[in-house]
Amino acid sequence: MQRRFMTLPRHIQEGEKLHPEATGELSAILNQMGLAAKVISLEVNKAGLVDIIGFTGDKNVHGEQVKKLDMFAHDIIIRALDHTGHFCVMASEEEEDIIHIPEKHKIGKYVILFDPLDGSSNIDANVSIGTIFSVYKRITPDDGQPGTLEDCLQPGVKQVAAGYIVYGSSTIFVYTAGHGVHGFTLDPAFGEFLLSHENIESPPVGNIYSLNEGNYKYWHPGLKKYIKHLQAWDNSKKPYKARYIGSMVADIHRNLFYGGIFMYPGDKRNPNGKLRLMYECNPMAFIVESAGGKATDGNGKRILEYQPNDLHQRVPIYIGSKEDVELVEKFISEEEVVEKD
Ligand code: AHM
Ligand code: MG
Repeated sequence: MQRRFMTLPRHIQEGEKLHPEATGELSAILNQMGLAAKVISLEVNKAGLVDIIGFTGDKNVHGEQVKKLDMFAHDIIIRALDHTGHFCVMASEEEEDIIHIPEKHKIGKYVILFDPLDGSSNIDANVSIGTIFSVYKRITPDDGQPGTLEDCLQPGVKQVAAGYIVYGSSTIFVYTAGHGVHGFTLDPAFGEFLLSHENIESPPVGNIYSLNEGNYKYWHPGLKKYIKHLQAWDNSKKPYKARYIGSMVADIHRNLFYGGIFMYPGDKRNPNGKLRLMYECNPMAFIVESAGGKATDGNGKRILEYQPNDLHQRVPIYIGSKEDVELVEKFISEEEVVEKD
């Protein structure tokens, strides 16, 4: 009974009590993200009913077609956060440059980067999509002046909090502020996120692999060999199950519970893969590592240790259960690339 009333705001507040030095600002930020998530969730749920889906005709900075719901989510997050006085600068996957705090609002000491609606090509088919966010402390002086690009381009190890919201069969808000990973399910009856998954721990090894196999031809030979290895039958847990939704948040969320690995590798055509370091890979890596998993670029480098040089840069990612990530890295490091065609 007690547990039923562990709402997201209460949980955040109780986490804050562990830090006597805390000012409450980080809690307020997480609460506002919870509010934005509820509004976006509502809109996602009625996407098939109202004239909100369909293309706007615009392309985002990556040259992709932008759907209305992406921009809706982008606007909602900005509106939920820009007036709070906690931020000096923000950045969104849907906007090329950094987002300044309007002059009329107080400038604070935090920085937030977000992907308002990831996997949005899935919207029309009613497939799960998600919001991802990442919070840092500013590195320029906290003097009430606006933040800069430098404040946004921090390595993932500097994150003070990160979270994602998956809009699936239910809406789940998962966050870490460095003390475990916790999940909250939105109760649609009274509009609150309730604690449903406390201290999520990534299984050390799984039996699911998740990547776009359509790109097989272009992969590193070590990755090809690894996938064939997972598909080979043995008496234990192989062959692995192939599960690919094509929505990073949903794929990683599933693997976090069941165990397994999600990959978006670099390949011959796209050496840096597809996913963005700042909006997608860093926050998910922080969450998965905080749950005991692992996230690397496949070549032994932690995602969280990348020093970013561009807001929208891409990075190859191998993320999930620790032993699964270590095994794919072993295959990649042992196999030489022989240039044919
Ligand atoms: P988006 O930011 O344009 O929505 O793209 C990111 C999504 C990820 O959620 C997903 O893992 C990936 O793109 C799927 O890409 P692909 O269709 O190449 O497999
Ligand atoms: Mg995205």
